Amino acid sequence: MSRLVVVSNRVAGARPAKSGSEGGLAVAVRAALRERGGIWFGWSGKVLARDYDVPNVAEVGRITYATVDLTQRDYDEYYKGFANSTLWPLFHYRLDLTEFAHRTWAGYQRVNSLFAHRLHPLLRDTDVIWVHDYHFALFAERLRSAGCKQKMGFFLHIPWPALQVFTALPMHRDIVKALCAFDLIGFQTKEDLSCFQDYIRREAGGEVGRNGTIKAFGRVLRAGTFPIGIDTEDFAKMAAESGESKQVHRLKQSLQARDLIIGVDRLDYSKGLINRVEAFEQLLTSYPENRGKVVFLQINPPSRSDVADYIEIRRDLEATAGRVNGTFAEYDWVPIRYLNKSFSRRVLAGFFRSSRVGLVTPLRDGMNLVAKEFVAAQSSKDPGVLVLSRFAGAARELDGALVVNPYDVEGVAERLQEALTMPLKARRERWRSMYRAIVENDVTAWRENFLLALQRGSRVH
Ligand code: GDG
Repeated sequence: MSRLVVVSNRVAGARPAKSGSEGGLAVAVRAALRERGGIWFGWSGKVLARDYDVPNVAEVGRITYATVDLTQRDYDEYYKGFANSTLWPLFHYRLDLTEFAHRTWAGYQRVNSLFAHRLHPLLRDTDVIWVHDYHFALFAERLRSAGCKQKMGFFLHIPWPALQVFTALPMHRDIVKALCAFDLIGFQTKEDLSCFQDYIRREAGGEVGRNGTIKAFGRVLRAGTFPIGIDTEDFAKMAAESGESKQVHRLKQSLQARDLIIGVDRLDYSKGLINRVEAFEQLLTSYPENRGKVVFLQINPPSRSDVADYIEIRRDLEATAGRVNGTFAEYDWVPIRYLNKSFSRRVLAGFFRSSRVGLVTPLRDGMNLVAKEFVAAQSSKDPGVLVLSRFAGAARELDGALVVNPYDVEGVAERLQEALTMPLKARRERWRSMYRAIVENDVTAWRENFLLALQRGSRVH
C-alpha cells in the first residue's frame, strides 16, 4: 500500500495524550497514517522571528510528524489574514465581514508555496497526498509546478458558497484553477458540490461529467461528497461511562432535576450564538412554565481570539446572555450558564448525555460534529432531542432532528418547546434513526471512502 501524506494547517501532537482526549478527525488521520505509514505535515502552531529551511521532524513508529513554523508576517497575512479574515467569512456567507486585501492574498500564496516547497523533499513518487481545508487551496498547484505527479486529494471542511457569493472574491478564478490541480476534491454536502459544479460550468467554462468528472483549466479531475463523521462508538462508550466523572456528577447535582439544554461551539460568528440565546429568551417569554425549570448551558471554547470579529462576537454574546439572565434570573435559578472555556471530550460526552436538548443552530456550517456527538452520547432508553439548523451540513443526514431556521428566533423557540415536551416514544424513534446513520457513516468510513476514491477511482456521489 502506498504511503499517505496528510497536509493540514495544524498537526496533532506526535504523542497523543490519553485515549479519548483527541477529536475524531485527529484519531482517524492518525489511524490511517499508522496503517499505511506516512507523513503528517503542517504548521507547528508556533510563530517565530524567522523561518527555517527544514521542517521540524519527529518520527513515531510508522508516522513522521513534520511541521513548519510561521513568521509573524506569514501568520498575520496567511493565517489571520487571508484564511480567517477572507476565506472563512466569505465561505460562511458573511460578505459583510470579509476583508479583501492584496497583501494578505500575497501572504496566502507565499505560505502555500513555502509549505509545498518544504514538503517536496520528503515525498516519494508513490505517495498519496491528502490536503485538508481552506488554508491550502493552492497546495497541489504548487507541488505540480515543482514536478510532483503523485495522486493528490483535497477535502473542504467548510461550505462551498453559491456562485454569486464566491465570485465576490477578486481572486476566485486563481483559487479554482489551483484546486483543479488536485485529482479529487471532496465536499461535505450535495449543495456544496453543486455550487462548485455551477462555478465550473458557468464561470470556468468547464464541463461536469458522469462519476463526478470535472474538465477545467486543461485538467481532468473528480469532485464528490464525503460527509465527515465522528468516532461514533467510542464517543457513545465514553458518554455511557461518564457517570463516573466528577464534573458530570456535579453538573447533575447542580441542576436539581431541571431540564438541561446544551450548546457547545467554538466561539465563532458562524455558529449563530446570538440568535440561539435570543431563541432561548423567546422560549422563556412564550412559555413561562419553563422559568425556574430549564437551564441553558452554553460552552464556548475561545477561538481565533486575535481576530477583531471574534473579539466582537464574544462581547455581544456576553452582553446578550447577561441581559437575558438579568431579566429572568431568580435568587435560586439562573437561566443561562455561559462558559467561555473548554472541557475534555470525556466530560463533554457526559454533559451531552445529561441534557434533554442539544441546541445546534449555526447560520452556516460545513458539517457540525457537535450535532453528531450529541446524538452519539444519548442513552437509548431515554434519549434527548436534537434541535438542528437547516444550514448545518449535518441536517442532510440527521433526519430525526427538529430542523430549524436559526434566523427565525420565534420558530426556534417553538421547536425548543416541542423538544422539551416530546414523549419518550417519539424521542426514541427519532434518536434511533439518527444513531444508525452516524454508526454507518462514521469517521473511519469517511476517510476510507475518500482514500478509495482518490486512489482507485471508486464511484463518487
Ligand atoms: C470545521 C467545520 C466541520 C468543542 N468544544 C470543545 C471541544 N469541541 C469539539 C467538538 C467537535 C469539534 O470541537 C468542533 O467541530 P465542529 O464540526 O462542530 O466545528 P468546527 O470547529 O467549526 O469544524 C465544521 C468540521 O470542521 C469537520 O469537518 O464539521 O463544519 O466548521 O468535535 O466536540 N472539544 C473539547 N473541549 C471543548 O470544550 N475537547
